[in-house]
Amino acid sequence: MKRRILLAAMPLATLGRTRAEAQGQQNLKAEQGWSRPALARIGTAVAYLTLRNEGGAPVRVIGASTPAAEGVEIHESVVENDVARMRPRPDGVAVPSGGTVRFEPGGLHLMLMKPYADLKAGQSFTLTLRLDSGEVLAVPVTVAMREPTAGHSGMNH
Ligand SMILES: [Cu+2]
Repeated sequence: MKRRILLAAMPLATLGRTRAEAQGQQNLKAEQGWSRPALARIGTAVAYLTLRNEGGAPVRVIGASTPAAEGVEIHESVVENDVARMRPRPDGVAVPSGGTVRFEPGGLHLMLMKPYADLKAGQSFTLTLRLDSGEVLAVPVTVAMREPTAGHSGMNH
């Protein structure tokens, strides 16, 4: 069973619970944020996570940012004519009510543009997802060679 990482739910509950409930955004959960080790001079890095929408309305992630890189783009890897490519998703990604969306190798991913420093295994940083409601969801991301398995990332609650 995957552990749930409670993220924006806490600040939202503090700062504006009624507003958050009205918009349902406290129901978007992010789990298993991780990023591959990368050299800053390569110019890009990649991060993955899983989003789960426990609310009654769809939520769209329209962008992201991080203190670890100049920019973040939502990308999708696709295979066209046997060639693997990735393309931007300028409209973002919708998470349906009750649905789960996985950002994972070979599919959706968050592309870190111009990382400020090398990303080394064991390090962590924050990715802030921007939602179509105008709210944000801060997601802890651990740098690792592969997706962390439940119980080993030390990010309980
Ligand atoms: Cu990409």
